[in-house]
Amino acid sequence: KVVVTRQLIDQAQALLDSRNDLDIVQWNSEKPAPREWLLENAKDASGILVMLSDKVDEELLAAAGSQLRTIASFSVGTDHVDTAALKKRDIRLGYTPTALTDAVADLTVMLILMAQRRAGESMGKVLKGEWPQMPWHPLLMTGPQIGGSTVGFLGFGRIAQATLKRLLPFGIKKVVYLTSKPGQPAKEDHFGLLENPSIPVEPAENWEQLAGESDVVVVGCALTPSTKHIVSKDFFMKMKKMAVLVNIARGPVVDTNALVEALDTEQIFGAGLDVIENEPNIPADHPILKQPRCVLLPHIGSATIATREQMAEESVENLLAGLKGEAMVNEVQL
Ligand code: 8YV
Repeated sequence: KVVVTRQLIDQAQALLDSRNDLDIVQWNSEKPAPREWLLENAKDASGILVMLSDKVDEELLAAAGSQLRTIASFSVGTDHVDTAALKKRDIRLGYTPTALTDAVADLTVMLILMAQRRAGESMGKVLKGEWPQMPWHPLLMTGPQIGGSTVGFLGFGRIAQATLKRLLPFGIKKVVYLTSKPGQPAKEDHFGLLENPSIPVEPAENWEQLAGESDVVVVGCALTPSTKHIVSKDFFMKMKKMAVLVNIARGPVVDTNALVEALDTEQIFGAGLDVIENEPNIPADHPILKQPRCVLLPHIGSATIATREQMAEESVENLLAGLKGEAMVNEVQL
């Protein structure tokens, strides 16, 4: 028996449906599967395909029972999964870390440019019919330029390095990055960019250095207890007044109240967010929505057709490989 908590796309669905030997229980609505549905249907499942909003915790594992062997997550992030609980029970975890790198890196560049060039604010004026009244001045709607910027990456994995690759032709000046091992070179050079870089690419000693040096801060790290709210009021106080913050990772890495205050007080120039704390439950009167210098997107980083198709296929392949005890496309080493 396998449980799938979402509708899938054609190829992936066909791959799953081709397995006549499986009892497939699938949530068949655009809305996320309710927790009660998942807990009820997990019973006796050997594998479960989950999304970010499905918590994989002790409660779910207990509800499933001892024959559960595989969790396949439709994501690169695994903060919704209690990995220690999986390890304890010898349950394998598949994920999709490579499928979405390009799509998310593309969107990161877009958010950097939108934040620097005030795209959200400018478009807001046009949509409100304010263009005819905008007084012309050489400094009208101006912002910082990407060329010559120092870019600071909080987290320097695949997506961050793919973003760097895209930023080099824009003429950025320098890169600093912070990983869980401050001051040490990145563990992996995903695209062969770090050996002989054309600009300085250096590990920062601490977040204070990264915040202080960067014209653009890109949040691309995993959400863990040590990265939660790492971008805090103190972080914003260290940032340059003309700097922008972009978050494509997880909302809680950035303290939203501190961000609102930093934008209100012009402590930073702007922000571009694909994620935010408590998403998707952002009420229409949330103060972040009143910030003209904040572009907020509804977590669409991986949302290209090709990427979502690949993520769906790899998730199903991981699920099936887990059931057969075979190698997954990508497996988290627990
Ligand atoms: C979501 C993501 O998975 O992969 C991740 O970690 O945050 C996204 O790609 C995607 O939106 C599907 O929920």
